[in-house]
Amino acid sequence: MEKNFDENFLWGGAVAAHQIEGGWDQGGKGLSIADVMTAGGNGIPRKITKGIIEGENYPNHEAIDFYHRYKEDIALFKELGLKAFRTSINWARIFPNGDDLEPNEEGLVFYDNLFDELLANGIEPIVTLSHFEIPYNLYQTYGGFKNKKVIDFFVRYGETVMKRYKNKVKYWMTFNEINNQQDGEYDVHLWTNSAVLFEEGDNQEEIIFQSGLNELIASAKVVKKGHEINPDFQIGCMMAYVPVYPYTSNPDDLMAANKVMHRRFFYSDIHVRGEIPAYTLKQWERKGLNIKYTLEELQALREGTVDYIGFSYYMSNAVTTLPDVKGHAISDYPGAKMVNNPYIKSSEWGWPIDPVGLRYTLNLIYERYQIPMFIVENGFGAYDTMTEEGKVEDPYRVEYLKYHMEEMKKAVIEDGVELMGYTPWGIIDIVSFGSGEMEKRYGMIYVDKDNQGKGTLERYKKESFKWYQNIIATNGEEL
Ligand code: P53
Repeated sequence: MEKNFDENFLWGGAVAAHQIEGGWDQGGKGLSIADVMTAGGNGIPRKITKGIIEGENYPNHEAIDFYHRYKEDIALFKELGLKAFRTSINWARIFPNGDDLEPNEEGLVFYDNLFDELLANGIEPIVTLSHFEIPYNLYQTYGGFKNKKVIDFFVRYGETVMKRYKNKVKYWMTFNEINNQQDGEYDVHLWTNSAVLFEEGDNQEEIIFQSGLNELIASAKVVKKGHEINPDFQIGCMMAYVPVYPYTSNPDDLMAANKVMHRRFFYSDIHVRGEIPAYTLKQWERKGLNIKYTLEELQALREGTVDYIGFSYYMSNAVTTLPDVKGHAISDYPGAKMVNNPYIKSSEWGWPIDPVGLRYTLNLIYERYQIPMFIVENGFGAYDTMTEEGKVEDPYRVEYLKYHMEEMKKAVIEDGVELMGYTPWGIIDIVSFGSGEMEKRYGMIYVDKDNQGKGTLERYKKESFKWYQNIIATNGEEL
């Protein structure tokens, strides 16, 4: 029996362009949707401004200046032993307005240099095409992905970069966490995935489904073209799999959990199987949602199914229909509400910590689809303190990662799921997506910068760096 991970297992680290690069107005880059998001805080939402407003704090404008420091950072990744590095291409660097007819050569050159540097250091680039970096103009002029024209702009962008980097990048993903816009409590997710803001009188559910379906069509078209450009490409989707558990063994709780999971499965069912699932068609019919698609688009969905499922895993949730438990009401099932799971603790940002949920998710997904998976995000956002000697002790991060990796290992060794690799989130400290803070840190490399944007931007290895270095060197044996 296999006792360890396959020798080709991709141990890595993950980030996204807008959270790491900075250089927001350099190299011919256009404004992206992340560039108009202000800094929020722990529990304080970020604002989306109309264009850039003087005096506001936009943390992604500089981020950690990876745009200028990537060589130095890649040297650290090499020292850490990374076999893979997941980042995104900032769409607005390549097509500054989104609807340009020709790409911006300076933007293309930046990623040529970045991928060359990774490959020269023996690190495989894993590339997301759209990680919350949609050109702002596609919102301003077209209203974002609710407009079918944006499908063609995405296809032009995808085809351009896949052709350009066909000998440098093998692993791709289309849309980051495509499903999180379905978790309607946060408008920001619709903004970042689709560049859509609601207007008065909008049927919000209809818009969420229409934008999502348009992205799925755009994704499928790019998957098909990608396979033509280079048949060796591995092109995946990217899902946020937050599993939802029944709070009790009451059958209604189980059914409610099943219904909430459809919010996620709608996306991966189409990505993997190429068909709109029956439960969704019924939902559209029941609610009178007018979702537009053509026969040609349905055919495109079938022809562009993905090779693997990339996903993020941070937490689990619970749902109940019991009247006497406090929670937050949702419409997925009669009487359903999301509630705290009494068996698990949460982080300082209120994110439930559930390592076993990762093993459960790997099994759930593999049983549903039987295609390879790739954990492309997992990690622990926490406040760190640096001592005067420049040391950061972060046993809480090691603990979180260790417990999750142990469960991942059980899923691979004991349960036999097919897993391509593991790239923990924010391998180096970056701007938090949700809060816009620098001080919600995930990294094993500390970056000297605070929430106000002050600091030297210097990099320091944390204690977790040494720990992960050993995990990679032993291929997970010393977990
Ligand atoms: P931050 C919610 C739930 C799961 C994943 O998030 C999420 C979110 C968004 O808040 O997003 C992913 O930085 C996303 C990354 C993001 C990371 O999780 O809010 O793909 O861009 O940084 C962590 O702590």
